[in-house]
Formats: sequence, structure tokens, C-alpha cells
Amino acid sequence: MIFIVIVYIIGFNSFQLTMGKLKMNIAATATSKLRLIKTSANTSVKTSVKCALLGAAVMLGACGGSGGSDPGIVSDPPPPSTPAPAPTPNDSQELIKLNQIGFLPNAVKIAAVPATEATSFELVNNANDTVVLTGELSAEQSWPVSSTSVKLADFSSVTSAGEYTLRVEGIANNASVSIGESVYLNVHDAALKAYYFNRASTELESTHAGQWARLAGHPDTNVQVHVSAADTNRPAGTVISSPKGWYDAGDYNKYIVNSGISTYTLMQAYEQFPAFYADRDVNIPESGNDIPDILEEIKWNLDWMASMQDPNDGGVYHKLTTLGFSGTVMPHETTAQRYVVQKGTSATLNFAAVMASASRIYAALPEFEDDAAAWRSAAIRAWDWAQANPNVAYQQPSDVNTGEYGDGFFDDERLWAAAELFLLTRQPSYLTSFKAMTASAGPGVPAWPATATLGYISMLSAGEPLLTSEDYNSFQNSFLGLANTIVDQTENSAYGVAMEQADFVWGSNSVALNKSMVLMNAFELTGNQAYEDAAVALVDYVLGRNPTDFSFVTGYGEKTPLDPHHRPSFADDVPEPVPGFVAGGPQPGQQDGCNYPSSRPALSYLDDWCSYSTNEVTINWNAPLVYSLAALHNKQ
Ligand code: G3I
Ligand code: 9MR
Repeated sequence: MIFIVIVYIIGFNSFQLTMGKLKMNIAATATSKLRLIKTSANTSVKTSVKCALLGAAVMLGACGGSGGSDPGIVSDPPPPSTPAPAPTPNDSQELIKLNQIGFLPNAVKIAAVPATEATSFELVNNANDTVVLTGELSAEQSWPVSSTSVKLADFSSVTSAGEYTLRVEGIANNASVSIGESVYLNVHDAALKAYYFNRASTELESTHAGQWARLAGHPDTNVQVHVSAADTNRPAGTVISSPKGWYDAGDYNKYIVNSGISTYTLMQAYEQFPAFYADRDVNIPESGNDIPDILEEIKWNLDWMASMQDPNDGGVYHKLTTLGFSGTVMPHETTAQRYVVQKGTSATLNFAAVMASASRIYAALPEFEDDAAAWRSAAIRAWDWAQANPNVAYQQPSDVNTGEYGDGFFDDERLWAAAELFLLTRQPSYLTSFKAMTASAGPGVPAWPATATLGYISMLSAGEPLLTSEDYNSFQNSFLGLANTIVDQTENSAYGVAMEQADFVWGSNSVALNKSMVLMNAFELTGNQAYEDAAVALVDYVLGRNPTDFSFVTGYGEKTPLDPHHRPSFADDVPEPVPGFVAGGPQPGQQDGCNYPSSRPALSYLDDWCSYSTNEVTINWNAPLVYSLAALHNKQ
């Protein structure tokens, strides 16, 4: 009897899922963009259905993927297994590649044209079908990371707002070009709204979430202290409450170091462009009050982060997680126990930096007076814990299989925390600590394990009145050294974008976007146009000027990811993925064993659920997109 009930439930769910996707596939035949759904999503759905049927035959283990033991599977259906889709024919090399969202009127405007005999291009104004520019294509250059050759079409001289078509004799596709002062606003708002869509512990109502409305998941009011985090005050199994926050990514866990850089980057966007954010309404539940939406959204995560500090000693847990990744289900369908796992130095310093930054920035709003005071003391206590425990690397416990975010080098986190605590408290000891770290932790492209540059950005944007000119200039020179390197990379690239072989790592799109954030800070400091131009190129890269021809933000562009590794996007019955998320992007590791169309670094990308190493979405990849779009929009 029980067996029959299980078969019925699984079968019913599969049927619903199949119906949902079938509906999508019928609709998909209408346009070439949606036709892509058919190849990618269909394969995954079939795998999912197959697994569900196998589950009915009590063979769940056969479909669990390669993740080892997954306690979540006890109550959650397993993720679809990985090796799946056949590579799609890659005709993208024949297409003109450009930013599919648009160009600001006075910005540099460049498209990459596939190798061609042609030596010129035309830009046609769609409104009256007249050629407004005939331009020379650059010399053909090969890009080693994709093994493809392109010529560049520079139409920066066209500055009038409007809709245009770029055409090159012999090239099949005429590319659409939008020029306007507001071209980035929708995608900016969507990238910010993505955080709302990834909120834990709350229902998303249709007023705010539209067709992606969903029930509340993960209350996180009954979280256990894992044995790796146990001490006399909080023995293993102690229950704590740690609600709210954003899910990290396509998975439902919450990780301090990745939350930290994401939260900081969004706070920088606000701090540097407060007037812009004062009236941006992204339709979240808090919209309409006097507080900028971006600060409300960030506070959702700050509240969670604050609860990750052990009140007894000031140390911070590395993550809040189930023991294994959950199945491919909606948030409210997961029931596996959640734990806080091991305190560590990187999490605690990262936390100190974010809390100090939050305390300084939110203190300007009277509504947050109490929070700002609490975050200040949380930051100081965390710093003190890290002084007493300077070298505690996170070690993934043997029974925990979720994201590791391991990092054994702490000088960059220490430098960042010291910068934020100095700016908050103005105590010279923190400046001394900052300076002591500069030798070993110089500026590098920001990333979750590389946070030194975040400290430099704060020092340079907010520290001038507090520093001697000698110190300020010295920090600025170090920082501009990084920005100059990125500009040089731009000039050496066939696509005119600062992406090199080493940048094609897991989350490569965030490398592009974090470089862009560095450049926009350098532009603010110096007014040197080369920095802004290089930043535009990197945003162009993510929005379409790349060898895959994808605009990597879900829902924004002509060819966008349709099947990201994002559990809600896969498990709901909505054809379109949750919008506004940056997909990880190409990288040759192919750690998930999916069937990729190419192994070249810039082409090793697959728009399929299977591809968690190139097609997952993550909070730390969205944040520098929000920042970069805000910066470019506001400095045009
Ligand atoms: O640290 C080494 C470095 O020494 C070496 O030179 C370099 C060469 O590739 O690799 C470095 O390690 C990389 C590490 O990130 C740190 O950058 C690994 O190769 C790389 O596989 C690893 O990727 C991380 C991935 O998890 C796998 O652990 C991504 O940065 C990280 O964004 C991603 O994060 C996941 C979470 O675990 C779970 N939630 C989703 C999220 C996004 O996919
Ligand atoms: O879904 C998981 C994703 O969020 C992680 O980033 C990724 C790497 O840690 O792992 C994914 O889970 C996979 C697991 O590691 C192996 N079995 C297949 C899982 C995805 O279906």
C-alpha cells in the first residue's frame, strides 16, 4: 500500500512537470530564441522523469548524480543525473557578437565580427532605413582562448539614441543595436531583484514575484550546531535560529564568505550612487517605504549574517547547510536538517569586514541606528576572535558534501577587515594592521577567496579625509596598478575585452564583472577614459560580445541562458528561468561531466541544468553586475 502511494506521488509529480515543460516546448517553436529551450530543458526533463520512474521502482540511488551520500535524498527527490545532452551544433562563430542590451550614447561601442573578407561595416538607423555610418573594420585577429578570429567594428561616433542595425557584407545576421541613456536600467533592476528571488525563509508573493511566486522555504529556526562547530557553550546538536539571508546559488545553502563579498559589493553600489538608489523601485515587499530598496534587500542578508556569529566568543560559522545538496525541488519541499559548520578565520574576518562596512553605511539612516550599533560591536568582536585565532582554515567535515569555499590564506581578508574597521572606528591600530598586510596581500581581481581589493576600494572611496596624502597616494598607486594591467589586457585582446586564459575559471563571468568594478573605481579616482572604456568592454562581454554569442543574464538579451543550474528555475513549472541571474560562464574544467560543445576556455559553456560548472547562478556573480551597471549608468 505504501509502495503504491509512493508510485502515485512520484508519478503525479512527474506528470505535472512533463506537462509544464511540454507546454513550454509547444510555445517554444514560435521563435528561434525559445527553440533553444527544446534542446536543453527537454533533455534534463527526460532525465528527471526517468529518475522519478526509477524512484518508483525503489532505485533512487541510480539517479543521485555523483555526489556521494546525500542525506537530503531521504526526503527530497534526487537531482537529475549529469551526463546528458549531445552538443548542439555550434554555429555561433558565424554571428556578429555585441552587447545585446544596448549602448550608452557617449560610451565606446564595439562589435566583434567573425572573420570575413569584408573590410567595412554599415550602421543603419531603423527609423528611416538610412545608413548613418560606414566604418572600417579592424584588422583580423585571432583570440587564443576561443581559437576564433574576429574583426572589430567601432561605431562609437554614433551617439544619437535609437534602434539601429549593424550589417557586414557576407555575414548572415544583421545585429540589432540599441543606443540610449536608459539601456542598462531594466537589466540592472533585474540583477538586483534576483536577490529577492533567492531569499530564504519567506514566501515570494505574486505581487512581487509574478509567475515565479513560491512558498516559503528554509525557515532556519531549527538549525543544529554541527560537531565541527561544537564547544562547551554550544555542544553538538544545540539548536540555534539563523533565518533569512539569500540562498547562495542554484543550491539552498548559505555560506559566509560568498555572502560577504556579495553583500559588500551591493553596499558599495549604494554608497557610491546613493541618489540613483534613492528612488529605484524594484518591487520587493519593502518597496514604497522611505528606505532605498537596495538597502532593504541587503538587510535581508545582513540579518542572517549577524546570526552566524557565536555570541559566546565572537567567532563566525563558515556556513549554514544541509549535509548534502538537496534534490531538484522547490525550497519548501526540502526537509533535511540544516547545520552551522565550523568557525574559521576567513569567515570571521570576512564577517568583520561586512559588518563594519554595514555599520558605517547604514548609520546614515536613523531607522538603522540600533542595527548599526549592533553590527559595529559584532565586527569588533569578530576581529578580536580572528586575532586570537589567526590561522583556522575551514576543513570540510567528512559528512558534509556541500560547497566548500575553502581558503587557507587570510592576509587579504585581514587587510579588508582592517580597512573597514579603520573607516568605522578611526582607530589607528586598524590602519597599522591594514598597512602590515599590504606587502603580502596586494590588489588582485576581487573574488570570494581574494578580498584585498575590497579593502582598497573602501579606503580610496571613503578614506581620503582620514589618511595622510602619502598613505592615500601609496594605496591609490597600488590599486591603479591593477586597473592598468586590466587596461593592457583589453588592448591585447582580439575581442577588445580583458579576459585572458587564466580568467576562464568557475564563474568566469564574475571575473569580467569584478574587473569592471575595479575599472569603474579607477575611473572615479582619475577620470581617465581608458578605464571606463575597458569597463564597458567587459560588460559588453557578459551581455553578448563573446564567442558563445550568449548574453549571460537570464531573461536579458536575444540569446540568454534558458536552463541554468538553479533549483527553483528547474523545479517550478514556469518555462522561463528566474530572470536577472548571471550564469557562471565558460571555463574548460567541465567538472560536471556534461557533454560540452568545445573544450576551448571561452567556448566551454553549456546552457543545460547539467552544467553546474558553467551554468549555475550565484549571488557573488550578480553583485558586480549590479555595481557595474549602476556605475556606468551614473557616470555616462
Ligand atoms: O585555489 C586553487 C588555486 O590554487 C589554483 O591555482 C586554481 C587553478 O584552477 O584553482 C583554485 O581552486 C579553485 C577554487 O574555486 C578557488 O578559486 C578551483 O579550481 C575551482 O574549482 C573552485 O571553484 C569553485 C566551485 O564552487 C567548486 O568548489 C567556485 O569558485 C565557486 O564559485 C563554486 O561555488 C559553488 C558553491 O560551492 C556551492 N554553491 C554554488 C556555488 C557556485 O557554483
Ligand atoms: O547542485 C550543486 C551545485 O549547487 C554546486 O555548485 C555543485 C558543485 O559543488 O554541485 C552541485 O551538485 C552536484 C553534486 O556536486 C554532484 N552530483 C550532482 C549534483 C547536481 O546535480
